[in-house]
Amino acid sequence: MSAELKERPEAKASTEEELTDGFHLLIDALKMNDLNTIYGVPGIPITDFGRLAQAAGMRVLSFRHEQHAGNAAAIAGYLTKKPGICLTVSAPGFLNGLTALANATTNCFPMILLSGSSEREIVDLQQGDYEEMDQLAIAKPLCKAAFRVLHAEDIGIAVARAIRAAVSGRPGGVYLDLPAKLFGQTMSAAAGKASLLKVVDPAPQQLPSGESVQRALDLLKSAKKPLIIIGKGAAYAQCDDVVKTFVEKSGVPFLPMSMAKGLLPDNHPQSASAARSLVLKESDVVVMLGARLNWLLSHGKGKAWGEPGSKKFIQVDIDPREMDSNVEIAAPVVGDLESCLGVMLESMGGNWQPSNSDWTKAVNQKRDANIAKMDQRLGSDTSPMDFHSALGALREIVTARPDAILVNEGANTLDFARSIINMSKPRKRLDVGTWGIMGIGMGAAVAAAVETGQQVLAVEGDSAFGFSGMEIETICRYNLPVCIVVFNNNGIYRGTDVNPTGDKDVAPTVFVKDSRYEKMMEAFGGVGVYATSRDELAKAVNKAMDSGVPTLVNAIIDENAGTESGRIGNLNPQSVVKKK
Ligand code: ADP
Ligand code: TPW
Ligand code: MG
Repeated sequence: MSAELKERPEAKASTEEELTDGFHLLIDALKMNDLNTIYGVPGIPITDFGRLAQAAGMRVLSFRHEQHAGNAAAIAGYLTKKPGICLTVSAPGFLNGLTALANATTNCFPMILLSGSSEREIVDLQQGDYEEMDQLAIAKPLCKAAFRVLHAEDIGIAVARAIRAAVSGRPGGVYLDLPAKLFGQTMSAAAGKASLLKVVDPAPQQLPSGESVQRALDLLKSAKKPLIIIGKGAAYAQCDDVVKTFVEKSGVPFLPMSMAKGLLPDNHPQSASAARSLVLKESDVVVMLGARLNWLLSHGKGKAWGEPGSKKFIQVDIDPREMDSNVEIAAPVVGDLESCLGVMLESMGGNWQPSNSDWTKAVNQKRDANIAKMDQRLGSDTSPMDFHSALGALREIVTARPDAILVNEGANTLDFARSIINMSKPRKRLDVGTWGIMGIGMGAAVAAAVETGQQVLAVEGDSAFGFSGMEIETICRYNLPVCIVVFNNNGIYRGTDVNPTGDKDVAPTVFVKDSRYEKMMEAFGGVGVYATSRDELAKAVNKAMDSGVPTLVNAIIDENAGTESGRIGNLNPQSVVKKK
């Protein structure tokens, strides 16, 4: 028995009593709250925890790097509204997982990072323990909440706090610091059982005020050119029917943010995706549903948004502090989306006049013209493939398989796929999110397959794929129905940069030409395909998605086809110093 426990009479256990320990209490606390899957990497001091969790019937999925386990946990949280669980070792493993925890928090995805840590006494005196690090202090500024558990009898409360912090209000990442000693602490099994709790109503409904709803509806009614922007917070909220009813009853054109695509189908008559520039510029009242006015929407101002002062915003969000973050929000509606839209719909009553004016006609005309232009390019069968011919093929496949989940990262590969591939169901598109981060691919693919049981198609730039590429072993090991298509254009953005000095090093954006990524998949027992034409690509992907066998298709794309940073090249600072 540990020294601390001896000092704590309430936790004292006689040797005849049945005992439990930190390992089992943590497993029981998670299971009691229906958290049955762990994404992680084993090692001191959590190896036995993973073993015991598996023995207790939990799904324990081992990755090759904690960042991808963490990204999987974050996506599990996004898809299920329950915190995804990531488990890591101390210091370096913790830091590897921390990137994913910070990314989850930035994206408003609920997850809990459980990391083993070394002994407090040694860490605090900085005496150089194995993998010593003050992990709690480092995690704190990077996540929504961070807690440390020192006593086995506090595990139940700690898990409850972590769950509530992760999923209530604006969801986010939570860190739980678990010093090695905690796992071996014992207490009476009966007292241990009594210390655990199942969290009641972890994400309570948050109703908007009647006044805020009225203000929003008055403003919407006054609009001549209204627009609805739907964000991934709306997809997360899982109130798909309410969102659809609100959009259709209002008659207002809508623009889905990237991961909100499919919440209403992209071919919906009110979709304004293909008239994005027009609606951002010309609209007069904009309704934000679970979306932020961050860089992805040019902060709600500037050239893209037309004349200064030409817009008024209604924003529906669970976080009151989001209001006025970038521009004035004339009508804030604070609450969970389902409650807010429910009250709004009720207040709109039976006589609401749907927006159906010259505005909607103009938007639809522009959209249809742009779609017709795009369709022409998508039919092309170039050799080598370019982004349009390859994505034209994948678009047909995704349309024919609406239940499949699309994972997407890269620069050009991301931007073209987002605008070309239509989605028709909610939460079927997972991508680089708020940070535009590379490396979410394989973690997201694993979680999507594990959490939903659906087929996954990961469309990856060759650079993007490299960040998490080793996890194809994980995909093969668990035999997950994941088909990866690597858009191989020999580099970051394109493969044509040259080193101006003529030195032997290639340019920093260029990779080994004609890399055979498909052979990596074959190394682990999956199927690898080298595809140089649209037809070969389509055949390979259809076969993979019919069979569910882990597959990597190396799709050879013209190395000249991409542009710098895809569609956000304008964010690159330019040197003003003249070259000699
Ligand atoms: P996108 O990148 O798609 O624009 P963001 O991640 O920027 O989306 O915004 C998501 C927003 O949704 C956040 O401001 C978050 O507070 C909000 N949100 C999350 N869950 C809910 C919910 N259940 N109800 C209302 N708003 C929510
Ligand atoms: C964690 C910077 C943005 S996009 C990208 C990088 C490295 C790769 C683009 O090349 P790819 O796509 O994937 O081959 P394509 O089709 O244009 O050729 N590190 C992190 N995140 C980001 N966003 C970067 C670096 C970056
Ligand atoms: Mg590339």
